[in-house]
Amino acid sequence: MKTFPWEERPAGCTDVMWRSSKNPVIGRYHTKNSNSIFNSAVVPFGDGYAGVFRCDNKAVQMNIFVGFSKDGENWDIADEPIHFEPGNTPMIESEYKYDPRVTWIDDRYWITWCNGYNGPTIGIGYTFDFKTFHQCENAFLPFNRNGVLFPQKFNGRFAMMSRPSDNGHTPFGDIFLSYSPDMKYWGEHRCLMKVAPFTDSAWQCTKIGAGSVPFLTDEGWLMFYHGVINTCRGYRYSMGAAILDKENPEKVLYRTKPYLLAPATDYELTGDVPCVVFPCAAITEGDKVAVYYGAADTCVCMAFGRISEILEFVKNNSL
Ligand code: BMA
Repeated sequence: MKTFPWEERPAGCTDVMWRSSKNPVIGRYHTKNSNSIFNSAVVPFGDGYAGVFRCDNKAVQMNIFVGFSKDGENWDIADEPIHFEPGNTPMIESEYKYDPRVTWIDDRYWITWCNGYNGPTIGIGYTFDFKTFHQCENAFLPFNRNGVLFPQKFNGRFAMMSRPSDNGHTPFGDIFLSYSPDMKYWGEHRCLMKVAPFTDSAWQCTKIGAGSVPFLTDEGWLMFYHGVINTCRGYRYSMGAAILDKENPEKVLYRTKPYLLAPATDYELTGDVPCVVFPCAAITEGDKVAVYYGAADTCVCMAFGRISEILEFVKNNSL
């Protein structure tokens, strides 16, 4: 039996979102060869959940691994990386894979990730069953990261957010939206969301990137994203949310001025890359949402919230 992972807001907590008391739900050495498991994606599947996990091994080679869970909290993750068969193109090179997202569209689960192809760009694959996987054309030229698909088509076309970047630790970055009729050729690239002015909302003033797959609410698409500020000791990654128009996702209706979650606990402040909260997935049940985020590039964590409260917060505290 599938159970939705959930905890009520802890007594005394006045924040709109709160952390799981079981964090980190997946520790860094959860699989045989892992150095770290973080920035990973989860979807409902069968009588439980399936996930695609970023595991860096002890040689710090980055790859993606399939996992299954009945309760969204206890995970069985493969020791070997996902093997891809050719999809809509002959097999293309992949020097590394990281930061996966998973989206159900029409008849299958689509996976997007940061694919190493002469630098980082957006890789795309699909699976029907999380057993056999197919790799498609890369969506874009290098350099790009944080490719996140919408779970439905708009006017018959797939829609994907992404963040054009550089070959390194990218000191800039806005979120773009692109369309494709076939998951192979992408175009009509539109700027969707830009970094915030330093004086208005500094936690998101250096770069931003799409996080979880957006889901529909009464107010429009709700999407969790990350925002970055460059500090004396490096980047600090926090989480905010945006509401996009239901019919036309190019319209950003509201977007958080204060963050929803920022590095504050030991497991977010300390790790391979300190001070990182990096959302990659959200699952819902009724008014409940559970967000999966990577903490400090080391482990997988969860945060909870009530969708109605988050919508109110985003609307009342919009940039
Ligand atoms: C980004 C990516 C993410 C990582 C983040 C913080 O550029 O590499 O995988 O979580 O930096 O280090």
